Amino acid sequence: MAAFLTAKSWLSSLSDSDIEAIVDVVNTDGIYSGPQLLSDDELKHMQAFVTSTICEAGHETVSLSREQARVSGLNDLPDSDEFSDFIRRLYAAGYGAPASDFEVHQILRCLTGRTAAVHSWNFHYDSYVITALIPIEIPSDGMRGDFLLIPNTRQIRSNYARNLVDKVLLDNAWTQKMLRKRVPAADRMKRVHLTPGHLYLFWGYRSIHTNEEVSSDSVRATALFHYVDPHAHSSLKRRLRGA
Ligand SMILES: O=C(O)CCC(=O)C(=O)O
Ligand SMILES: [Fe+2]
Repeated sequence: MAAFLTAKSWLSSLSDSDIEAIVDVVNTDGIYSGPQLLSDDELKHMQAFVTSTICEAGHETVSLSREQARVSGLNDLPDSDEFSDFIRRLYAAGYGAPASDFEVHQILRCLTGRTAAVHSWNFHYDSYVITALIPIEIPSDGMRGDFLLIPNTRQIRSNYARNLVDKVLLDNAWTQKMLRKRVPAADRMKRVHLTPGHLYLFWGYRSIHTNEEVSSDSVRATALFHYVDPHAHSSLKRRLRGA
């Protein structure tokens, strides 16, 4: 089982000025491309888990929740003090006052088969401020499923209704078509060729992002760790969700 020693030692080696430098990169470039966080063995182990998951799913796209990914040992990384302290420090350096809730919202996204295309090119904002992404499997040639990002296009909204307006303006056929053609933001859109096992960080809530597609016979798998919902306590959100 993975012990994530490489990750833990790098994360705990970071000084306050290292954290500030990372936040600076995320604020100015939109995405921080970090070092290799998973060892070769950990990566191979996770890739084997993805292969068997996809096999069970009939070679089609599948997303695993935190609970479903538990057997792989992946959760031990976000559950470690080193990783959660890192996220807390990042948030404090980026946004000042620490948010109340640092619960991880985790997903292991495995794209393949006919359904890979449907799950690609969907530009969106995340519901959570910080997104940490670790690619597990990325096609090395052909359609690689590059990550696309228009960095920091909005601030954290003071209320949930304003956040919904942003989402509606983005999640409609016309805007999606324009973004796919890269018409309004061509020069601001970043393309990142992801390297398996490395760490990537961006403000998912504040940045429009998506991934390009991969061909049906290849596999693109990413582990995503989302943190801090600015509207966690919104009564409108609760009402809309019927809670
Ligand atoms: O898999 C990726 O590259 C990004 C996925 C993403 O943005 C998300 O699940 O919110
Ligand atoms: Fe996202």
